[in-house]
Amino acid sequence: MVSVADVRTDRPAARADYAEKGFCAIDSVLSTEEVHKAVRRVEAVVDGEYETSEPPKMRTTPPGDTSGALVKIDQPHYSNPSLLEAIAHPAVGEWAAALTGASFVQVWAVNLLYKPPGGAPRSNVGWHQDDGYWNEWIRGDAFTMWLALSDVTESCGPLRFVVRSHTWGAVGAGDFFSDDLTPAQGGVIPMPDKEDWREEMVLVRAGGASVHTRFTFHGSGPNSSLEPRIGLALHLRTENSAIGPAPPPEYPDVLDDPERCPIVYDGRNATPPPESGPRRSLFRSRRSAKGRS
Ligand SMILES: O=C(O)CCC(=O)C(=O)O
Repeated sequence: MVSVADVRTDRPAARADYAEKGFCAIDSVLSTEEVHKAVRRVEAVVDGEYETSEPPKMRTTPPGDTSGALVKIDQPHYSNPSLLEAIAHPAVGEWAAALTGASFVQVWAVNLLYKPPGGAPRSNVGWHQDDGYWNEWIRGDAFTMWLALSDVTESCGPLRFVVRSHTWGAVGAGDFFSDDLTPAQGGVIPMPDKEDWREEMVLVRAGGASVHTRFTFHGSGPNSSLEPRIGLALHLRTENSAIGPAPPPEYPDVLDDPERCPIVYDGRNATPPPESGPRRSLFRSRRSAKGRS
């Protein structure tokens, strides 16, 4: 049985959930009007209408696909920068900083996730830890805010989280693209002794969000409702992160581009000593070491 996670309006309660369960549910990050604008922009990307001449580097389905499969589009804001209004919304940074205690929060990647109605298992997201996909790319305090742009109901394939799985560390198992959502995939995902597989689903209204750590197992089932389930997974990092050993080659430059990787919270001292800013010391030093600057 999957129980329903508490949805928080106050930050201390959300922060306690995030620390104890490995995720939290937030009632409201965007207003209704902001959601409506973001939905129009998301639908344009899904339909292949790009504001810039840059089509997304990765999309799982072509525009007009009717298979019912999950539409996953990476970095949709490179193609439609107007999405930055939602992605870089101040409330994103404020919530992220409140949950983590960080003084600096940056969006370092974004996934658009559009789960069509119709109940096709191809729209499932299999159990996985984000760390399995990012570890070579970014290390340390990086996590995900899943911003709901449609009401998330039990029938639309809500995100499901395994409570406390963030304490299991990097398990090295799981597959985002699997449609098998049996608990622990019938033993394929190893669990530490004395831990159990306890799932909670997050039901929030449009404009709400969930936030999960890089180690928290999560997945989602089919959308059997009549409406698409629409979300933006904002991958965030704090000053306590560092670039991993094998990021995409363009990455150090991309992190310095506010249109691609907006800084959504900066509470650091306004006049830090020279070279002391985490962003430069963590990411620029690597590029310099390669002789690229
Ligand atoms: O949208 C989903 O169901 C999965 C999203 C996900 O895996 C993530 O936000 O990390």
